[in-house]
Amino acid sequence: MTADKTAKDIRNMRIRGALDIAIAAARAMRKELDGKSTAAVISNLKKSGKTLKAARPTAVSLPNAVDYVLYLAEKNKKLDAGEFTRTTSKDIQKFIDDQERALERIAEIGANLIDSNDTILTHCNSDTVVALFERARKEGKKFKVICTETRPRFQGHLTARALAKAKIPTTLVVDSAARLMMKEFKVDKVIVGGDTVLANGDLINKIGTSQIAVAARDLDIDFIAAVESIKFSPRSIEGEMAKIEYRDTKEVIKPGKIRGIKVLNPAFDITPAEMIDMLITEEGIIPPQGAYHLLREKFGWELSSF
Ligand code: RUB
Repeated sequence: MTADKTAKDIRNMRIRGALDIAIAAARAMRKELDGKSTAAVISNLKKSGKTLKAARPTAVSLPNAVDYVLYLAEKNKKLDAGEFTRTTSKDIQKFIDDQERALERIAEIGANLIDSNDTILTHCNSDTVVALFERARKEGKKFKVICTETRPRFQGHLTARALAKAKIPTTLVVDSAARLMMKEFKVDKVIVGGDTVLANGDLINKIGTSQIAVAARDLDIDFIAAVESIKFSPRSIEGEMAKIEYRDTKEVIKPGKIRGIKVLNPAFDITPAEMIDMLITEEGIIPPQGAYHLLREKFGWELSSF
């Protein structure tokens, strides 16, 4: 798939979820490695990278993946065209494999946190969280999941379908039922995915996540996020904060259905670090306050200049 087509699919959410969009961007750039000269390919990669980065603004995994591919290309720029293509292609494939391994590792670590008889609430659709639940189920743990439908695009249905397939007892509720369910069903843990983690440990995830975190704090329930390190924002160290995506209001209500009002459709929100009990990363469990150190460790290629 070309970078333009991939960017289009990310924009219209045919490809979605922070990890998937990062992998799709890297794959699309890998397909653009052929060219007359190394310089021509790098220039084309830069152009494609710009288009891909602009496809969705919030998940930092997307610009991180693009920038890493451009870093690899820069590293190999002295090679002649054929060698450049072979080496960079291998490098990008290794990056993709690392992302897939990171998800598996998080699933493995996260499954250890699930106890038999747990009731866990999740929000939206995170492949990472679904993999973690599937892993715990395979290990023989018997637990229940409550998932929110996740208005306006109902990504919670994807979660519910995947969990039903894995034979995990699952209850689907409307988003606004989250707190009541947490109380009535004595939820043990909330586990969500994430789109971006800032250097101060704040988590950006699907709209509604922060309200769930507030309810979890109120009810003394652990609030956990499962996030690969590709979702940490190196640029937040320099003060670049999160961009919250506002999507088409058609996703919320038919245009003109209620006259004389304004409609807004923010797609993500920010859960402050102090509301988060732990982050599960492929490097292990860290407190959100450990985000800065993880960034320093994993993003040396990006942060070497300061
Ligand atoms: C998806 C969402 C997910 C994260 C993590 O939002 O908020 O929780 O992206 O997902 P959208 P994953 O549907 O708007 O992309 O673990 O799959 O990376």
